[in-house]
Amino acid sequence: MSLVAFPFKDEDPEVLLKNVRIAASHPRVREVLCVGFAEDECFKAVRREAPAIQRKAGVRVVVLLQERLGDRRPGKGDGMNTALKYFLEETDLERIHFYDADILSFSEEWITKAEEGADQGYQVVRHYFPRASTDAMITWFITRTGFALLWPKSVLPWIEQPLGGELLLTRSLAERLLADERVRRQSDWGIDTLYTFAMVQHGASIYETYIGVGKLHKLYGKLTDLKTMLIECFAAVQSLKEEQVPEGGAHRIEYPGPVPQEVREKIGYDIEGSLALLSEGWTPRQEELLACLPRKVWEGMLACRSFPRFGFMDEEVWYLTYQALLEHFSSQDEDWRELLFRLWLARTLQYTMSEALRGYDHALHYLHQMVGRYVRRAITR
Ligand code: GDX
Ligand code: MN
Repeated sequence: MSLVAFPFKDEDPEVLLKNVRIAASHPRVREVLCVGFAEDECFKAVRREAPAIQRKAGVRVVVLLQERLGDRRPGKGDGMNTALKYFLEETDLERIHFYDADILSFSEEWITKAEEGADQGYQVVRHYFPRASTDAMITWFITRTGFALLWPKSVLPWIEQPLGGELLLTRSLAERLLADERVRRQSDWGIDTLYTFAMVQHGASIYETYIGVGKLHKLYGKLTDLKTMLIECFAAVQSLKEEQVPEGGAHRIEYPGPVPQEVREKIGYDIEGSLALLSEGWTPRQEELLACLPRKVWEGMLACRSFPRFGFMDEEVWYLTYQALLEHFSSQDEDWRELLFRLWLARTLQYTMSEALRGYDHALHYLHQMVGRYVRRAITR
């Protein structure tokens, strides 16, 4: 029997409550846990409704505030780790599921498919979805790229959505994750990277299950909303760079289905808005920091100050840039943070204009092949 956990911050309570009701009425679920960031209006609304859902479904519905467990920015990591701790200390259930609170397309199938994977003996089941070709730009250019460069012989680069917040863990793996200092410390957006990394390093068997309806959820307003997430996800990979990971490992991916037309046509970010961000807000210090990067990059980025440019940031140049960033980037330094954001924007725009423009199938094929080329290159380096 399982616990279903929803970390949440500032969500529409109706969306979360609908998902809680779906989870509470699933035959495999014994308890539903919502872990909120703060005691705000959303938190109060969820806490108010929980007893009625509990009565109707006949399973416990618990609403908690997140504890301060880590030492980075207090964020989703504290929320997820609070849920893990509750699961291990307050229940004796066998499995924990995590789902984002803002999912509009959530259904009992998500829980069933995860349970079916675990029934086959996998210690982790991760959900993956069809994504637009210009979505998941942090996943492709930060996380999967970093995993390919640093641990090319492991399964890490091959995990479809390493930042996904929808996953199931068995109790024994949950114990190992929470006991891992690096996981506990990661209170920010880096938590998904740390969970993914630690499950592979601990040798867990992983199944990725495909959810064809996709994950419809709250949209970002501006690209700058992604900045904190990008920086914290990169810093999380960088913090692990000296670590060793076993080669190979049990990893199966359910074959995907046809991609819905709306996903194929969706544009994942504001292209015009991003162009402006390449040119704005340069400081003399950022210009100095460019000296750590390959020549093509500092020439191109300096030119951006008068007119947005990105054509130089191709696959090859991004590989070299990423290596330099692993060595020199400092997440405490505001100028480095700005610069990382701009470099990643240049990579995202270059990819959009030279690959995504050629159509959905081409773009997704390109991204997967790119990871493969990075893996080969890192192995033969
Ligand atoms: N308790 C708690 N505390 N929950 C939080 C916090 C926090 O500080 N910040 C965000 N959340 C919740 C949020 O309410 C939602 O349920 C979930 O975490 C994901 O946040 P959302 O704002 O929907 O982000 P997004 O971009 O949709 O998230 C996806 O990418 C993240 C990532 O790339 O790091 C999603 O797959 C996340 O699970 C993943 O962490
Ligand atoms: Mn979301």
